[in-house]
Amino acid sequence: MKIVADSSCDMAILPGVKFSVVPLIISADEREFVDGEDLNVDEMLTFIENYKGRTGTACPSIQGFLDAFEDETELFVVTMTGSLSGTYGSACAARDQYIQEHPERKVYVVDSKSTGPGERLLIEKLSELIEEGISFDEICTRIEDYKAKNHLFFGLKSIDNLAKSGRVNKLIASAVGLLGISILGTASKEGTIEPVGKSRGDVRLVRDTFKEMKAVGYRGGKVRINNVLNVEIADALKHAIIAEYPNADVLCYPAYGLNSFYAERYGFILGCEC
Ligand code: X90
Repeated sequence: MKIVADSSCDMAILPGVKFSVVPLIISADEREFVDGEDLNVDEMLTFIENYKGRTGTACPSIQGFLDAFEDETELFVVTMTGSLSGTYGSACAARDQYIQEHPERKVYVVDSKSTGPGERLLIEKLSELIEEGISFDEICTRIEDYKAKNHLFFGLKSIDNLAKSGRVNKLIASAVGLLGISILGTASKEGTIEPVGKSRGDVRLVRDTFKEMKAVGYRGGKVRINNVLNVEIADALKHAIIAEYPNADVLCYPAYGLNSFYAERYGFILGCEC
C-alpha cells in the first residue's frame, strides 16, 4: 500500500509507509515556483508581494499523479478540497486511467474537503491504519468516518490572493486589510471557505480560535498547525491548547508554498480532531 498526496499537505516524508507528494505550482507571468519542502517560502512571498502582474496557482496534472502511483497495487490518494482546486479532479482522472490499465489494482481518492493540517491528519491516520494491517476496503470506510469528525480553522492577515482568484467573495475581502485585523475562518462541510469572524490582534485571534475549536467539540484530540513565517502564533495556539489539555498531541510546522500563497504572510491553518 502507498499514500500519495498533493503538496498542500505541507509534508515531504512519512516514516514507516510508502509516501509521495505531487507538487502544485505557484506562478507569476515570468516565474514559476514548484511547491515542496525545498521551496523558499519567504523568497517566494517577497517576490509575489512585490509583483505587479498576474499570479496564480495550478493543480498537479493527471500524469503527475500517475508517476507517483509508480507500480503499486493498492493506493490511497489524499487531495486538497475539490471545491476550490482541480487537484481532486486530476487525482480521480489518474485513478480511472490507472484502473483501466490495471483492473486488479485499487486506488481510493480522498477529497480532504480541507487543506494543509486537515490533509495531514488524514495522511497520518491512513499510515496508522496501514501499519495496523487493516484491509484496503476497511481503511476506505474508516478514513471517511475520521474525516467527517475533523475541523479546520485558519487565521489570515490578508485574503488578497484568495479574493483575486475568486475563491472568497469580494464582500468578505473588503472586510480585511485593516491594520491588526485578522479574519478567522473555517472549512465548510463542502470544503469551501466559511468566515467565522474578525479578531483584532494575535492575542484575541488565538483566544477566538481556541473558543471556536471547543464550540465544534474539540476535547483534547490531535492538532496540526502550520504557519506562514509566523512560528509565534502557532506556538501561542499550542500553548493555549496544552494549558487546558496537557496530553494533547499538538504539532507546529511551516506551511509549504501553496498554503503560503493563499494564507499569505503571517497566516496559520489548524486542523483538529473532534
Ligand atoms: O490551483 C489550484 O488548484 C489550487 C487552489 C487552491 C485554493 C484554495 C487554497 C486555500 C489555502 C487558505 C485557508 C484555508 C481554506 C480551507 C478551505 C477548505 C489556504
